[in-house]
Parts: sequence; structure tokens; C-alpha cells
Amino acid sequence: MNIEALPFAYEFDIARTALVLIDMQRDFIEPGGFGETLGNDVALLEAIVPATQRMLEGWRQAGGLVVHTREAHKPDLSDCPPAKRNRGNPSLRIGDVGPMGRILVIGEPGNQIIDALAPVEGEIVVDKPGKGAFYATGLHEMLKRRGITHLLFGGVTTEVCVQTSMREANDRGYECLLLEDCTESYFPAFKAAAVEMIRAQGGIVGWTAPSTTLLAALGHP
Ligand code: TIU
Repeated sequence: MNIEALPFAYEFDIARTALVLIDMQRDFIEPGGFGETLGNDVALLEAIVPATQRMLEGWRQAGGLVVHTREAHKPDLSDCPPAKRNRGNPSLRIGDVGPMGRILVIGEPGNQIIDALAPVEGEIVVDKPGKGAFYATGLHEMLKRRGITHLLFGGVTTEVCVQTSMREANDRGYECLLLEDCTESYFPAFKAAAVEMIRAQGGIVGWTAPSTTLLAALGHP
């Protein structure tokens, strides 16, 4: 399959491509979670849910592999370096109890993927202690076993966990495309800059395209 993208056309085979949705969890998208404790307006992120849901449904119907990630730590926080927990001045730190349970802790209500994008059987769910999806997760091995060579990225936030994951994937040899309308930042200018820098210099990190282009190619106009 060949689709229009920037900086030039993107070619992929559905059987070798995974849709990777980064950290679409309540902690970042709903009030009372980690995103809000950092002082952010979470409403901005919620706006991408309908487009991301359409992309997810279209990709499932096409039979493509789906990977969901969650930024998540063990309950004893042994995988959360003090440098991460102590940074800045959030109203609640990782591991503290908030309105949706303990912040960024595996199994807590806030750590679940939002209902609209909930994983279904057969999809990969990765709990990641870092910003990147490949650090300390085994994701590369899981994808290699399935013959995956191409990754379509969506999720939050564009310049933090999405961009970090795309760069990690790029260094591991994947051909990466960012779905522009399925990703968002708490800072619109940072999203715009991240999208630009990913596709600059001949696609130094990868390609970008709107999900509507992908869905049209999959027969979902
Ligand atoms: N998932 C992710 O991007 N984690 C963050 O902490 N992002 C922020 O923008 N804070």
C-alpha cells in the first residue's frame, strides 16, 4: 500500500505494520490524573479521541496489529528513578493517591486506557516505565517475532512520549509514520514543532499524514 504523506509517499504492508497508540490512559486525558497534576489543561488531549477511535476501528477491520502503551510503574516504584519522581513541583507525585488512584501506577483506575480506545483480545498492551515505548519493555522483541517493520504512531503527548518512542523505533530500524490528528500535546506549539521536526531533513525520524489518508487507503473514506 502506498499513501500520500510528508515528506514523500509512505509505503507499507498491513501484515508488517502495527498501529502504536501511546499512553491514551486516563492519567493524561481525564481530570485528576498525572497530566493535570503537572498543571496542564487535559481538555486539549481529549479532542483527538474521536479521530483516534476511527483510526483504531479502521485498522482493526483491516486486520492490522495494534499496540497500546501505558506509562506505568510497579506499585513499589522500584522502576521509577528518583530523578523522575522528584522532578518539578507537581500537586501529586508518581505513586501518590489521587482521585483516580495512585498516579501512574500499574492497575490503578487512572492507569487504564480510556474506554473509547480500550484494548481488545489479541492486541499488545505494554506498560512502560520511561517516556519511550522501547525502554525496559521488550516491545522490540515482540514486534520482531511478528515480522513488524513499519509503525503508525498516535497518542500523547506528541513531543514527550510519542516523539521519544518514534526516535527509539527509528534507531531500531522501523519505518515510522505519525498520524497527525491522532496525537496531541498540552502545548499546541510543541505539537506543531514536533510534527515539523519529525518529517524535516528528508524524514529524519519518519513520515507524517492525517489518519483520513490512511483510512481512505484502507477503504474507510
Ligand atoms: N505519555 C507522556 O507523554 N508522558 C508525559 O509525561 N507527557 C507530558 O507531556 N507530560
